[in-house]
Amino acid sequence: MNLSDANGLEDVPLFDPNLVREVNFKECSGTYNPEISPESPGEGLLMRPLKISDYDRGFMELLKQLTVVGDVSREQFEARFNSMLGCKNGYYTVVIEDTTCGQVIGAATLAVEQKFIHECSSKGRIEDVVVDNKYRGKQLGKLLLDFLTLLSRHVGCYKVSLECKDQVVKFYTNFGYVKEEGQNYMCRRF
Ligand code: 16G
Repeated sequence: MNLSDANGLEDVPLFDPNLVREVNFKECSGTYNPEISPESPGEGLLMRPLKISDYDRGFMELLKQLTVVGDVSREQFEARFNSMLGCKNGYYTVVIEDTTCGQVIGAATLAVEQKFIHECSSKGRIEDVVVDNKYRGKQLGKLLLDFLTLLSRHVGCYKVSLECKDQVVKFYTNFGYVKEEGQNYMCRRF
C-alpha cells in the first residue's frame, strides 16, 4: 500500500466535480450529432476531474499520443498532482474514462494564470488536449475543448488561449480561437 492509499487521497479530484454540470453547456460554439454533453459524453463514458488513481488507468500512456512524456514514476506523478492541487483554482485537468474498461481515453487541461491587469483578472490556457486514437470520431476532442473554453469563462478568465500545430489550426477556429492580428506566440526551448 502506498501513502496515498493510506491517506485515502487516491480519488481526490483535481478540481470541484460539480463544475462538470455547473458550466452552461448550452452556450457552446457548435452542435453535436449525436447529442452529447459533459454530463453524458457517450455510452459507457464518464467525464470528470483527474485523480491520482488515473495513473493506473493509462493517463500517462494517453499523453504519449500527444508528445514526449518520458518515464514518470507514480511518486513523481503524485507529487506533481498534489502540487497542482495546492495551486487552488489553478489547474483543471478533465479526463474522459471508458468505464467499461476503466481506462482514461481523453484528457485536456485548463491552466489559469492570475494577473494584476484587467482588474486582477485571470488568463486561461488550454493545454495537452488528447483523445485516444481508438476513440476518434466520437466528438470527444470537441467536447473537451467546448467544456474547457466555457469553464475558463465560468471561473473568471478574461481570455483563453492555446497553441497548436498547423494541421489543427482549422479545428480550433471552430471554437472561436483566432490568430490575433499583431500578436505573436513566441517560445524558447531548453
Ligand atoms: C500541443 C498542445 C500543447 C502541448 C504541446 C506539446 C493543445 C491545444 N496543444 O501544442 O498544449 O503542450 O502540444 O508539444 O493541446 P511539445 O512537447 O512539443 O511542447
